Amino acid sequence: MKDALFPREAAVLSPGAFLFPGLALPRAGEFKKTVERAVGAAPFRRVVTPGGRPLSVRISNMGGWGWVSDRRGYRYEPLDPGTGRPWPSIPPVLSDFAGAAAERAGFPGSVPDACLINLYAPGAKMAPHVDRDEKDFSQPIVSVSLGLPAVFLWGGPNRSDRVRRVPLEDGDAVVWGGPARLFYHGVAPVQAGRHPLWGERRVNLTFRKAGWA
Ligand code: MD3
Ligand code: FE
Repeated sequence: MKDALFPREAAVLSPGAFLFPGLALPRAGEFKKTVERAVGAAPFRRVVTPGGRPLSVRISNMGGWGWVSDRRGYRYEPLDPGTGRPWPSIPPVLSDFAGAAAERAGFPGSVPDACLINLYAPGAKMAPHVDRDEKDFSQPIVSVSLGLPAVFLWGGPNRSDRVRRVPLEDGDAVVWGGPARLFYHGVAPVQAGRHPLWGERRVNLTFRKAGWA
């Protein structure tokens, strides 16, 4: 009942960063099916940083480009290095959602060509970083949080900037563009719990424009 009495409202986290609470909830079942289909073809995997440290998050991708990390660096690749095949495509239900969310935030006509799928088991986290492997920083990134809640760490343009803790819940969409596009951000360790649809997991989808036009 707490949600009914105090619904979270759409908010500007900082100029260019827009939170839309629960925007993906009506599509939860469809989104789960699309993720299952994708990771059936391109299974979640552990990756290491160029320095050789394993990420606690497991990853996969959809789209024409997929983000990978290994001893050679961070980059987008057109083929899944695990299977040698193209990444599964981004289904229209997802790309339409990402385009509509971007439009709400004031970025019309944005079409993602990459969707990174992050899987967090309890305890998994993401250290503060900047997403700078994409070709065109004028395009926003749209994120969708699914399953267990998390605390998002929202910094600024410099690593030393003060970090705000923003709770992200199942179905929340966030759009990051303009002045927010190259800000530091991370995720605090996910707390143990069980979600009715996703179980003991948090899944985060980030829709990106990774390549040129
Ligand atoms: C702000 N993922 O995959 S999503 C990532 O919850 C990543 O899995 C987090 O950071 C997650 O790179 C956070 C929110 C997010 C994604 C990309 C951003 C915020 C961003 C790019 C620029 C600024
Ligand atoms: Fe990121």
